Amino acid sequence: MCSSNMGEPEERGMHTILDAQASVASTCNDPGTPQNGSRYGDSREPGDTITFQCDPGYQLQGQDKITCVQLNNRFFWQPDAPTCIAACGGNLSGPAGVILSPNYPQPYPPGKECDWKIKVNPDFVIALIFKSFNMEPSYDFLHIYEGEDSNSPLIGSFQGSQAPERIESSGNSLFLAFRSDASVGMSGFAIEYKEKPREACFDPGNIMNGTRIGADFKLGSSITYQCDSGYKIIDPSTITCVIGADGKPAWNRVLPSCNGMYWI
Ligand SMILES: [Ca+2]
Repeated sequence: MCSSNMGEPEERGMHTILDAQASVASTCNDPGTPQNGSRYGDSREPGDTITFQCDPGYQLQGQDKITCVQLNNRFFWQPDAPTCIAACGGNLSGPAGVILSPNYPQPYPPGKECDWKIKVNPDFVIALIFKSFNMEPSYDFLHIYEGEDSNSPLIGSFQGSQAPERIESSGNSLFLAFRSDASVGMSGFAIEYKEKPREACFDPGNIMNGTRIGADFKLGSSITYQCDSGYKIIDPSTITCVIGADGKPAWNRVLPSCNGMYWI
């Protein structure tokens, strides 16, 4: 966007031309607005600054603030205006955010491996909301793991246009691994994440010489323990997930234990 508003000099007197040149040369050019971003500030006199911000999910490349500089008769922005790109992977830790496939909404590049780690506060879980999902079927994948890395349990591997509307973690971290093969890129995905209060108790585990009955840890659910034959249960055998004194889900009593009959 480089334009001159000098008009037609041959039609004007000398004085007018000088004025016009002065007005053209006394400000910086319009630096524009980056794609997938916004800008704050319109003044383009020497010393003026303009700041930029990228839309959620996009990362700013460059500086978020540029200044109009005058050097002799030249006026220019320093540094150059930034751009906003959907990056390949990252670490996210805020209460909410957006994850975009690289280059979104343009087709993702081939041969990419992009990993994202989301980690929220310990007393929260993560809800993923799929806003759009379009991957090459059978060749490009988004693998989602319950935990901090790809050694954690796999929740699902998604491809084509088949993604769930929503996934909820049971802990406070998720790991997303995008893999594209050597050819054919599609628009990829836009996924929102939000932390939400944990509405379940943590896995209470097993007890020695006994078994657990029930696998639902949600508020109001109960788990019952049974002792192996030859062992006797000490304490009530059922625990229930309730809201604890600190306002967070907790089991209402300690785990029972199984004592050998021999010792009683
Ligand atoms: Ca592909």
